[in-house]
Amino acid sequence: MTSRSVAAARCAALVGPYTSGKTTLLEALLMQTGAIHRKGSVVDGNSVGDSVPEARARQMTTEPNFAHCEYLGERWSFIDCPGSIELSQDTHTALMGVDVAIIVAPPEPERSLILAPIFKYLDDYQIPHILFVNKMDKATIRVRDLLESLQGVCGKPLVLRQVPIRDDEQVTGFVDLVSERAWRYNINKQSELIEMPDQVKDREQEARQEMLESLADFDDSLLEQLLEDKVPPPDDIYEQLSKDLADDLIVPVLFGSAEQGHGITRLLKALRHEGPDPSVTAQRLGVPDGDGLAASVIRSVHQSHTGKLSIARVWRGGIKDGDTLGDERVSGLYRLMGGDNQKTEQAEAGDLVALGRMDSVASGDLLTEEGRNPDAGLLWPETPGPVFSLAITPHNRQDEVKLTASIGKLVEEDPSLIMEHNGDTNQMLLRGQGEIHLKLALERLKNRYNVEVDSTRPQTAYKETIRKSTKQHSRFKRQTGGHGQFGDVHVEIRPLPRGQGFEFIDKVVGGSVPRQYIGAVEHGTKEYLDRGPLGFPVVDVSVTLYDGQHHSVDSSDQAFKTVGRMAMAEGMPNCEPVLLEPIYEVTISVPNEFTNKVHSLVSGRRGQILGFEMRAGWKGWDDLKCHLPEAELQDLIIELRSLTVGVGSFEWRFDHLQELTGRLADQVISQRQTADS
Ligand SMILES: Nc1nc2c(ncn2[C@@H]2O[C@H](COP(=O)(O)OP(=O)(O)OP(=O)(O)O)[C@@H](O)[C@H]2O)c(=O)[nH]1
Ligand SMILES: [Mg+2]
Repeated sequence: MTSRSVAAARCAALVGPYTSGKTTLLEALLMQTGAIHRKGSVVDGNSVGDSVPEARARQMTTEPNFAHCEYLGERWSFIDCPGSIELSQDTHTALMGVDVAIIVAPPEPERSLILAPIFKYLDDYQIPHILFVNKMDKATIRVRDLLESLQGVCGKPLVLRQVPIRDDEQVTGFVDLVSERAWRYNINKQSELIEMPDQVKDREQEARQEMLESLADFDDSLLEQLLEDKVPPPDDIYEQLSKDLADDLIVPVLFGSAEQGHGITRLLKALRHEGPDPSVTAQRLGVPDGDGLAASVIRSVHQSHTGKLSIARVWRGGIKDGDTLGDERVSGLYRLMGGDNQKTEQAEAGDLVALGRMDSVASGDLLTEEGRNPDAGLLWPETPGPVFSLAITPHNRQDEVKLTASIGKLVEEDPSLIMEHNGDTNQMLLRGQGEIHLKLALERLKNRYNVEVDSTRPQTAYKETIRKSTKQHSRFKRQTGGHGQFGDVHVEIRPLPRGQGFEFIDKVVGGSVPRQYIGAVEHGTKEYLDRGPLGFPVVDVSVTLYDGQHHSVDSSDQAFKTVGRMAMAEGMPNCEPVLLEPIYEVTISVPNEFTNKVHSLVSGRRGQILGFEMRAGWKGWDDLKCHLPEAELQDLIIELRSLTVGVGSFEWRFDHLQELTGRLADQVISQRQTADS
């Protein structure tokens, strides 16, 4: 067995698809290690994790849960991550602080595909990971069948570490393939060592051989021993397992039941023996060498009672409450236990702690005695582009400033949430990873900051243009008492090719419109462009001013501006105005078994397929490129996910404006007119 001279605290994340039992497993781990004395449950609303109101109400994890415990004299932190794919940014950033991830998988081969994105992420960032197949109390499948289907989505060899012992269909215990010891489960208690039952012996031999062969692929001496039919000593096997896990060469597989407390000790032992040391993790993450404090901030949270907390993993050195790092003082140091902040005086290498009121510190920063360093080059996940948006307004107008400030705090916690003003539609947009993601943000605004927000589907940024030219003569003349107002112009209005915008050409000769008023005419025509005959901003139009008249007393900038605008208002309806809708270039990524379905999805949404290719770095996935109208993009993610067991995603960018005619255009125009009336 590997020995550790100084056992620095280690940290593991629980990740995996929604409802696989991560929060329940956290509870079981805390119970088994004595960190809690009564096992709560997600369903009863008394688990350590999921303590925030949004999580309790939904019985799902809505933000990472942090907890810590001691197991056989070694300190551990756990981060229970949300399973929802819409909250994966939270999971990805939390993973930047851990030595090892435990993928909690449901025992359902038909759901294997749902694990593809997390396997890929862990491999991309070389985060060592163990697979824990949960809910074995209910499982009727054969573990080897599940592994076969999971191997299809896992980049590294899955190495089974135990085989189940069954009585009838029920899994009642397991045999550990390294020690070759058999254990019988006891509900929520330690398992009991038993004689290896005869009926499992053949399977045990077969699975053990498979495990050894997998390990021998990465070690010549083990391979030699196997070839010579020698039995390798357990310590050699453990050592090889630790090494291969740390190097992300293999994925060890354990199983059990979080609900019944089965397989928890085995999991803890695997973590204890094989979980990499934080010094190895620090190297993987690119923490610069040196002396003194090095900690990385993986998350920022705002709590009403403590203010801002920066959750950081300490890699080297230590931090004390009250320490000054650069120009910020640590005001409060806590270990987190679900919703409970436990005050602590100091944190050492390996610890995961929350630092109070470090206002300028951001997630992804490296902290040293000199303060924050956002450019230390630590490994840090990319923020995914938004795929779903809502237009929002504060329910009470006076909350406008509070709303912006509160959303700023939410964005600091979760950068995959974006707030932006859409200049085309003049709407405030909240953008993110899906409906649940945004609804959660709105609930947090209400629960934490007492800001109620109304939300609607965002408007599409339609525009309009013209198809025909016209010549227009307009005159503005007003006689009111003293001197009046007079302006007279002849303009030609012409369509321009798509994307040309607006141009104004001055062809006045002989001073019929004096020089000093030309700018005013241009100004007036431009003002009109905000809203054309169909009710939308006008683009791709050219206006040529070629003649006019003026009056030496009554003409003015104002009069010429007004007549410029009038000429447009009078002339544009004669130019066959036509609606333009924004078209986006969209790249949809799905496992290739769904490619055909996505073809129909795109054509059903008035899209045009531009082509498809294999998704770079994703075995068995396709990237489909298409053009899709903005109006069809709004809820695309909802349908895409429901077609693809939740794993389909897309990226988009504006491409061009395209004429929209017929029934759909009529609807858009009449909706616009109704909205105005
Ligand atoms: N039978 C059985 N049910 C379990 C087990 N573990 C969890 N569950 C149940 O599965 C449901 C989901 O459990 P959670 O622990 O909330 O799952 P999660 O993975 O944290 O879910 P998210 O946070 O939404 O991703 C709950 O109803 C649990 O009681 C298990 O080992 N066996
Ligand atoms: Mg959970």
